[in-house]
Amino acid sequence: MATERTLSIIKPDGVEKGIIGKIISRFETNGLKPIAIRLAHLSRREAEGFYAVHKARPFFNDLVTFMTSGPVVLMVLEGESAVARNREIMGATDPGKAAEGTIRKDFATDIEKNTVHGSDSPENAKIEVSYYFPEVQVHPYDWKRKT
Ligand code: IDP
Ligand code: MG
Repeated sequence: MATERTLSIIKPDGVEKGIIGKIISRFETNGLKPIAIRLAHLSRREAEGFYAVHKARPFFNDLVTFMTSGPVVLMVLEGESAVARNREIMGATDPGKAAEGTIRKDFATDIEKNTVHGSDSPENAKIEVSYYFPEVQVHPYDWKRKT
């Protein structure tokens, strides 16, 4: 077990539904600390770059259109096994297949508008965190710091 960081995004459907607080609360109550948070309205170029691995998939264009349709919340979550833990809290990509009590089961609209993104491996988490956050914007909680 190791402390990890992972990238989380509350997608436009989650922001639209007014459940930013509920989603962040699920992370905090499950041991994941938001150590960077920023609201953004992604450009097509930014969303295409972020999802470049899916470029050949039939849903790519619709996914980019959706992800640029409104503001998103970009976050870095830190905690024990944060990458896998976040995926558990999120639930399966298709909300119809997501487990009870997961964010996608409780809030997602469909397989595209599925409310949250989470990095799928520690390697991709590093790439995705640095895609949106320079290190100076990431603030691990350090209660011993004096100033
Ligand atoms: P993940 O978000 O659970 O990691 P991925 O397979 O990486 O799922 O897909 C990225 C995103 O693309 C999904 O979260 C969803 O928004 C969208 N997506 C995935 N599969 C489909 C599909 O079959 N139809 C429409 N959109 C899809
Ligand atoms: Mg993925």
